[in-house]
Amino acid sequence: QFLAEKKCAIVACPFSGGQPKAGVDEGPMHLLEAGLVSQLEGLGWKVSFDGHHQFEGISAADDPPIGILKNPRFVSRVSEFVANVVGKHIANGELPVTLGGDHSLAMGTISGTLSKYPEACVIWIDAHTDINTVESTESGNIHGMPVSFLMGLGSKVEEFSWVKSILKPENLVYIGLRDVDSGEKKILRDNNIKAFSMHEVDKYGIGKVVEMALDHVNPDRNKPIHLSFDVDALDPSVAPSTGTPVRGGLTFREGHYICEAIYETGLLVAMDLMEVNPSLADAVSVAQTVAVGCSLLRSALGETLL
Ligand code: Z70
Ligand code: MN
Ligand code: MN
Ligand code: MN
Repeated sequence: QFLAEKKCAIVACPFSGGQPKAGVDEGPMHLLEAGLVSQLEGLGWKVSFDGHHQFEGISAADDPPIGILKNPRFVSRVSEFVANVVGKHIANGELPVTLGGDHSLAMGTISGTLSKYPEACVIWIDAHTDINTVESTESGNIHGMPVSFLMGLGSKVEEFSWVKSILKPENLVYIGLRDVDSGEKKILRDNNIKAFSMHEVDKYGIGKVVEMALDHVNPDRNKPIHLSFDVDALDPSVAPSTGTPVRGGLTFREGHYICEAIYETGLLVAMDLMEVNPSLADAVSVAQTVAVGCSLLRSALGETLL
């Protein structure tokens, strides 16, 4: 509906500045080396891949904390760069597929989507809500905060003034939650944000949960969808190589079902796959996590539709 042709663009973002564990910057390289481009081409997509972004001219050095926020300038400038890249691909009629890297990058990817489609809805698949504000964060890791910046919650940080903060609470829905800070729970309540934790996945089943999620953010099934998928939404037995594995996550099929159902709407305009960290866990677990990552992306781009 929003895409004239099956054209997508891989936006590879080797970036780890939003959290403390090295290695998540190697996620994109591993996903691409596993053959992601040819896999998507095999589904009939024209795939452009401009190489791994090096974030030229953006330095990680000289970046003291602002309040408790760690690497604030580095995170801000890389996300702003990514916002422009994603925005350009969408303007070109391509579906940007962003490979992380840590989830702070979603500040950029979603800003890019909203630049063309301010009414887009965001479906955020994660064990975490990543909605801490400057006031509520206890870690200062910005990958736990992108949603609050996109919504303009909490006090403003001058460094992030480029973020337009136009995401409305009613245009966001979460699936897969199971590790949410108490400050974040209050933010969800205060802003009436719809969230399906693993409890609801158990109670209703994934089919019903996805239907209820879409009914909430996209009742007439006519708005563009940005899917932001943190691989730690999956159970650690399915996707072990990630920075913050939390037990009791989505099964292999539940994760894939979400991607398939969103593809089926015909409304997907952008996708992120974040927090694959190939330096955590053994080689077999890394290969498994990378394979699942590719497989989720294929499902979101139509693989399992008969
Ligand atoms: C915590 C924080 C987080 C991912 C950890 C954790 C956030 N709420 N996100 N791992 N992927 O630091 O704000
Ligand atoms: Mn997470
Ligand atoms: Mn996340
Ligand atoms: Mn490696």
